[in-house]
Amino acid sequence: MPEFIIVEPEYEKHIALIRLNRPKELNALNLQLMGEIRDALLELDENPDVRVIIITGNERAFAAGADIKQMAGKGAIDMLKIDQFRTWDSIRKTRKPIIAAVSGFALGGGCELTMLCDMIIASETAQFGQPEIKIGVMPGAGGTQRLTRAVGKVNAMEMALTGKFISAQRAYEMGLVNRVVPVELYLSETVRLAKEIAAQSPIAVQLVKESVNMAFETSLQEGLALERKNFYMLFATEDQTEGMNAFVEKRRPDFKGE
Ligand code: DAK
Repeated sequence: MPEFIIVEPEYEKHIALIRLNRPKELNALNLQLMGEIRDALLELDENPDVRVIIITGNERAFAAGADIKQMAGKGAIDMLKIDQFRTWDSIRKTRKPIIAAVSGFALGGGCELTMLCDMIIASETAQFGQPEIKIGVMPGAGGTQRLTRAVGKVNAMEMALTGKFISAQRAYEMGLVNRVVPVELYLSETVRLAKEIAAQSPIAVQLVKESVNMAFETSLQEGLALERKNFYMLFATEDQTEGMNAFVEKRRPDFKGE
């Protein structure tokens, strides 16, 4: 049983929820907690009943970053040996869509974890930041790369060079989050979005995620080639037949993931 997260594989039909649960430490991401997220995602990715995964924290904090107390005494070789990147890479490779439901602090590794997710719903109390500069280091899990792609150079520079936090509203204006909702609604709004996605063909959803992510990792030509291959592949699914027949017959499709 995980110690620092709570996993609900059937939070709602086809929707799983992972709740970070180290509230006293503002969900600081120690190595065990990150390993637990990795293991939970590997399992949920294999679970045929799960179509969308939500990661959340609590009202005060999504996660205030990697556990500074755990890192404080480490040297470069300790960090190399721990090789946290294996864990983060495994999380990144999750095939099903992940939505971050964020309230309170999403800082450092916490902000980077939201950016590993595919969409972000923020409560109006959410605060995002890459404050590593204030403790003498820099972002190490995408905070200079994914953040720059999301919010542009000047905004990423300001956040990573000053370490200051930005509000949910500012994060929305910069394109970091999908929307900002009142704090009492951030989880229900995330579930609403998850349900919309869970109603689609799971194979199409998976290939959309792969294709969109490819836009950040390759040339336009290679990205378009992958998109075309995936587009053709979907014509091999029963869900394609079901989706198009349902349109013609003026009924809702019932996608099975076949
Ligand atoms: N680590 C450990 N403990 C933390 C923590 C953190 N990041 N953030 C908060 N806490 C603990 C506090 O120490 C305090 O514990 P006690 O003193 O009560 O034992 C408790 O949570 C409550 O925090 P505060 O008393 O400070 O609460 P406040 O409301 O006054 O302030 C705050 C909230 C979020 C503004 C403040 O706690 C804060 O500034 N926290 C640190 C934020 C931060 O600097 N985050 C970035 C950490 S560096 C990597 C991947 C990722 C990373 C690195 C490598 N690889 C793949 C290699 C990521 C690095 C980081 O995230």
